[in-house]
Amino acid sequence: MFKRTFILILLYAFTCSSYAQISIIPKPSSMISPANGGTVRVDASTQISVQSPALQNSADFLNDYLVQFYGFMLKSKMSVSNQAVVYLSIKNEASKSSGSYSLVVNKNGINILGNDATGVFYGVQSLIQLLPVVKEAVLSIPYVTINDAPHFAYRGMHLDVTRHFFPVAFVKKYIDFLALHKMNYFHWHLTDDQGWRIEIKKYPRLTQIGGYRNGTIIGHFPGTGNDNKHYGGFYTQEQIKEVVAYATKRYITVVPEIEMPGHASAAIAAYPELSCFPEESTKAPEKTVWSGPATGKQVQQTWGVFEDVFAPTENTFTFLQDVLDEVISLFPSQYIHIGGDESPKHNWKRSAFCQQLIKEKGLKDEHGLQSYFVQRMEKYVNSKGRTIIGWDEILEGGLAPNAIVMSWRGEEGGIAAAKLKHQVIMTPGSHVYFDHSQVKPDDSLTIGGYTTVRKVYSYEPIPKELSAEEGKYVLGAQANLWTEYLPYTTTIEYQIFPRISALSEVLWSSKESRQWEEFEPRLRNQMKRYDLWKVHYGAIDAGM
Ligand code: TNX
Repeated sequence: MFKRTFILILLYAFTCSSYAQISIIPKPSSMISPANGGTVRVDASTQISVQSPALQNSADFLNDYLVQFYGFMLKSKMSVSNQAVVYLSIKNEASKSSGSYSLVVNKNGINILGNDATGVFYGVQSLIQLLPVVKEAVLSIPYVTINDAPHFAYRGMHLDVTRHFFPVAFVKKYIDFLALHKMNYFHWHLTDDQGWRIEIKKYPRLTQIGGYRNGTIIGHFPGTGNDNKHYGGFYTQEQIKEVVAYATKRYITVVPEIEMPGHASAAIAAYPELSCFPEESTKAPEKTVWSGPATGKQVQQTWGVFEDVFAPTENTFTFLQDVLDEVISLFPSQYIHIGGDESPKHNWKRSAFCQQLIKEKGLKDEHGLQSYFVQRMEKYVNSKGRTIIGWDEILEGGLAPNAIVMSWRGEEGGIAAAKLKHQVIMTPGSHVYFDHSQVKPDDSLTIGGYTTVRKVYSYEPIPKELSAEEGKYVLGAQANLWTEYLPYTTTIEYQIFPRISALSEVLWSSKESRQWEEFEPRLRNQMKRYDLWKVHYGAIDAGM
């Protein structure tokens, strides 16, 4: 017992000494800093050079960062130069994974060697965290040797731009937050009951009508009623391309989500014939605070789940395929998210057409019909060479053959899918819903829940219920940021920081290397960097 405690103290002392001033999040696989090491001085006269043009992205990112936070940039040198203090290069080794890199700071300067261009970019992110947390004209970079590689292949963050719309400039900023944490997937939730946010040329009413609702925030904020604003917005295809290009330069894949068959009110408001009951008014849920007249279909003004979903008609399938054609041409992502969550079966139950279809196709019930719906869409997406992701409800009634499951109602869906040999992305509400409050007592109006930064840090994406073999189907995890209660960019920042830092480490480092007591001081140091970035962030609540 004594021996174990002693070893633990020694280990802790060691990690403290090597991570005290140098504190990188997510934690590198290995980091050695000499006890009385020197520093490399970096200022406006320092030169940077890249081995090949493909690495210019990374040099540009570093320079943009330096300009923004320290007021100067490095001098670019086109070729290898012995004058260069910062040198970015690649040496590909088959035994190493994509994204792995080494960063060596010593008397020869600052050398980042990536296994590929992605690795070089991650090396730059680690270098950024060696910079001082306050603005200085000459930056002293401590000697260090880092060897690092990502643990999970999918390290994601989601953003809901439907409940509230956010401009391109903020979406880019959000992508930068991901990049700074070495995350590599941005899940863009583009359509829902409260707004359709992506321009589709073939169906202009989707954004003309579906892009706006009557009222900003109804009822949920104390003292607010319907302000009757024509509220919303959408991204043009040019803007979408701009965001995708921006993310690509940061080695981030943008996964678009087009919701079906539920969460479809905005699309149905634009094209009522997509509903089983085109003539009926869209009914608001019972609990709604809004009691205004609903004439015809409407883009929803409140939150929740709505009964008016896509009808499984040929007309709807043609529409969705046309939409996906345009989506696929805009997003190079291998993965296309087709939603699938929270689709009430009430309308399908009372529709003669749906009942007939269930009989004709020999389906068991409405869940079978949802499975039929998703499988048809999957076939189409697969025919374009892409793979679908769906929320875990797509398991009900039979999983589409090649689908990836995003497990949000706990881990059960993910466990079941992995056992069926389907790939899985974990996003359980219990640990990674960043719309929940992160402190107690709740200091802002959130959707509910209590998910502290410590709880996020405790998360392990591979559930213990899975065997080693089954665990391989877990690609990684993602935090979801639903924005019902987050109308402002400041509140979004507040909800993601500091939890994004904890999540990035959960996804980047191995389970064995994580210990809250060791992480917390690094996180406190990181908060000084948040100050430099001028982002809003929550407090550290060590509750579980
Ligand atoms: C459930 S998570 C939803 C969203 C809500 C969220 C609020 C999921 C697939 N669906 O529509 O915004 O809860 O936390």
